[in-house]
Amino acid sequence: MTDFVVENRLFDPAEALPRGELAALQAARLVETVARAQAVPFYREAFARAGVDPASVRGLDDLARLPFTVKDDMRAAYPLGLLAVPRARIARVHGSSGTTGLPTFVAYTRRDLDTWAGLVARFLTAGGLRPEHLVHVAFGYGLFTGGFGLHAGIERVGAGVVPSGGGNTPRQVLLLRDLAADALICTPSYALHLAEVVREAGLGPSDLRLRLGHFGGEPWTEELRQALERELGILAFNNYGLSEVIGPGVSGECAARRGMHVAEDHFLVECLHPETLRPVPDGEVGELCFTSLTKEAMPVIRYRTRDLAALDRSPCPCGRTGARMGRVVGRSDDMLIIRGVNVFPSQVEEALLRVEGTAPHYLIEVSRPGALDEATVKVEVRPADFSDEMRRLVALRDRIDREIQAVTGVRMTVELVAPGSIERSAGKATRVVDRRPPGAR
Ligand code: DLL
Repeated sequence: MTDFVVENRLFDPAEALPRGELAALQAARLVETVARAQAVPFYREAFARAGVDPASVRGLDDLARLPFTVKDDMRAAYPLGLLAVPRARIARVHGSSGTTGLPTFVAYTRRDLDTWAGLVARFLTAGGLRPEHLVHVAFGYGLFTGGFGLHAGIERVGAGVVPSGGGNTPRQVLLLRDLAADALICTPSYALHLAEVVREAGLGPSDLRLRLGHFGGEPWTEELRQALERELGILAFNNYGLSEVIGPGVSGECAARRGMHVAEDHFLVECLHPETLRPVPDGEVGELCFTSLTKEAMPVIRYRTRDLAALDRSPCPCGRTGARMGRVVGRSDDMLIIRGVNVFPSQVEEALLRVEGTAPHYLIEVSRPGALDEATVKVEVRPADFSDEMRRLVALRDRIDREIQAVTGVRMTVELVAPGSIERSAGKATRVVDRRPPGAR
């Protein structure tokens, strides 16, 4: 841990708008968004199918009548069918690399890029970034929204950037040491990998000057936060976003670190039961659904994220009034069902991090050799334990076995593997290989 203390500071007064004023702003912006979306054939047809006259949308109470948008609608509109402005107004295109086939493209106007940089600057400021800091960005610069999105936000804060990009981890460690960056920005799994390579190079937190980490782009746990804070000597903050909605900057933690404040003046957020699609009460986990309020190039209406998280609208000591979303506990579509039990990879991670001597690099392999699902968790042990005697390894495996069963309710086979043998990724980590036939998942 670090003794660095984050003093509360707003980047934009809009973050603390009284709820009443916020609602009025949202209502006016929703009406504008619905009007803007009518430039897109897909939305015109979707509204017609749902029997909604766009002119009848007057305020927030009308939201529940609007049709949903899903990832498949984005795919069907490939490449830029959801564009709501003339092509000549596109200032940038990004994309998310879908797990299968074609990417999904998202476009931005100049004003969208400006909005986006401001939103990223909000969460960076909330999480302690200051103009005097130097920031190491290890997100890929390319179609992925992570690199360029964070870069612009850091510049908006007024801080310095080391645009390291993804990959070549030993070189990243060299840059971190020699340029002495104050903050690290990447996925949490890559931060963990960096910490490991730092250790292997015989270095420790005191050889680096890191104080802050802003991590996002994939689910992670409180336990992983503690491990990263310990290993890198930082305060670690969570931030969330998705390309379809804007990229990073949809929500991020303040110094209280009790959930990520959603930028509700730019996005309406709903938390819905994944089957009934009705709102769940605050504090209950549901699927998050976003409607953009200011985007020009690609407005989104009721975009179903598949991300499962809970909302908290109770007042936050920091004074920000935006609802806070809890950690994403999983996606309704990466949720594994193993012998009938819903299991999220993050639960397996939580179990592993409870056990001393494991490196939280793991891979869950699911198959169905006979009638029943089999799940194997490959877990890396730390170098010291790996060279140790058999008895200790067996004891370690039994501990992991018990923790996984305690957290997930499912018995999995635990396989201990050599340090460094699970493939590292520079971006989002692959946690699951599902070998069951598609219909059996
Ligand atoms: O990952 C945007 C981003 C970049 C966010 C950098 C934060 C930092 P996509 O590639 O479209 O966009 O993937 C979006 O990633 O629906 C979530 O499932 C997941 N995700 C993003 N941030 C978090 C987070 C970027 N903090 C998908 N916790 C989303 C959990 C996250 N999951």
